[in-house]
Amino acid sequence: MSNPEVMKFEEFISKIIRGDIRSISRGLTLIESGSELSEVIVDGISANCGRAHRIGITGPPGAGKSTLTNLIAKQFSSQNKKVGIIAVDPSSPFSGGALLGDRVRMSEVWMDPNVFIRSLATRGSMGGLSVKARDAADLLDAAGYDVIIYETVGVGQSELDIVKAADSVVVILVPESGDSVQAMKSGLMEIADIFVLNKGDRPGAEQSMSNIRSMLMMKFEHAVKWEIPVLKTIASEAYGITKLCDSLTAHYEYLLSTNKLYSNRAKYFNERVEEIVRNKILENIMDSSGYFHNRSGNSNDETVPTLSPYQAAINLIEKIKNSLTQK
Ligand SMILES: Nc1nc2c(ncn2[C@@H]2O[C@H](COP(=O)(O)OP(=O)(O)OP(=O)(O)O)[C@@H](O)[C@H]2O)c(=O)[nH]1
Ligand SMILES: [Mg+2]
Repeated sequence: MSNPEVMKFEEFISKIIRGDIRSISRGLTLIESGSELSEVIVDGISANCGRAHRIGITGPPGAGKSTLTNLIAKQFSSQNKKVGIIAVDPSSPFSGGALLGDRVRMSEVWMDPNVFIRSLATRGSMGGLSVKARDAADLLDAAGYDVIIYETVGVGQSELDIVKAADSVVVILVPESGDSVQAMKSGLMEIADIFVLNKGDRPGAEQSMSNIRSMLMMKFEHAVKWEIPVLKTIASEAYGITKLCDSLTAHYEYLLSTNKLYSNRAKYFNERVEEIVRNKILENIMDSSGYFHNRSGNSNDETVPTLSPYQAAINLIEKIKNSLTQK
């Protein structure tokens, strides 16, 4: 960047930090598109990060995640907190149907000046999504948002990686049969700090609550300092929201008082660095070694590779090592 460009960029960063909505939006667009500038943005804001309470909300499709996210945001906003929502949508293109649906479901907070909503789509690379989601959260954190909520569907590793890295994870289940068993299988049980049984107006709600409780008792036999609450909500009637927000605040205070907030964040910071390194190696170094150019299988050479895949991988690592030592 030339000098005037650097000065303009610094002004852009300080506008983000001052909470300027247009600059925040632009920054998020750059992050989402995977622009090279996104790294410079994160570098520029990182000193101002770390103040927000990051909440991950996950659960099966249609469980009521968006409706609950809307209500949680409204509740925190009424406590004079600024709330940023990152709706991670792995399948639909940006500003596709899902976002429009969320606009309707989140209509109450859409006009609230304390609440900023952004939908994040994958645009191809699944691996990059969790990096982008965390970059986006950093930006909102630096911009002065007190609470940041990720909403992701609880299927797929990438989505789990995103919510797992939040300070507090809310897993939403519904009374429909087998959901709690499914949650156990898919790894949702391990990551929950708070369980919510939504659609508490449906038949079987009490039974599901006790199923979840007994599963938790089996899983966590030993006394743990944080006892995972199992809460009932009826999002469509805004029932149970105060209790849920109080539990979220209590969990954050628990993390602070036990220093777990910082040890958890340090752990996920290291994982994030590892992921960035992996992505960079894949994208930059392997690309420059010519690997990706040969990978499509479109070459005219019809011969089946004579190497084993392990030998091919070792050769590739050698190539990467050589290209690193040449730099
Ligand atoms: N009966 C009943 N319906 C509810 C409740 N909460 C949400 N719904 C309805 O369930 C449907 C799905 O709600 P959403 O909030 O969009 O669920 P979601 O988990 O965000 O859905 P996806 O993002 O598509 O996975 C909507 O029609 C809601 O009105 C509830 O407590 N009881
Ligand atoms: Mg939703």
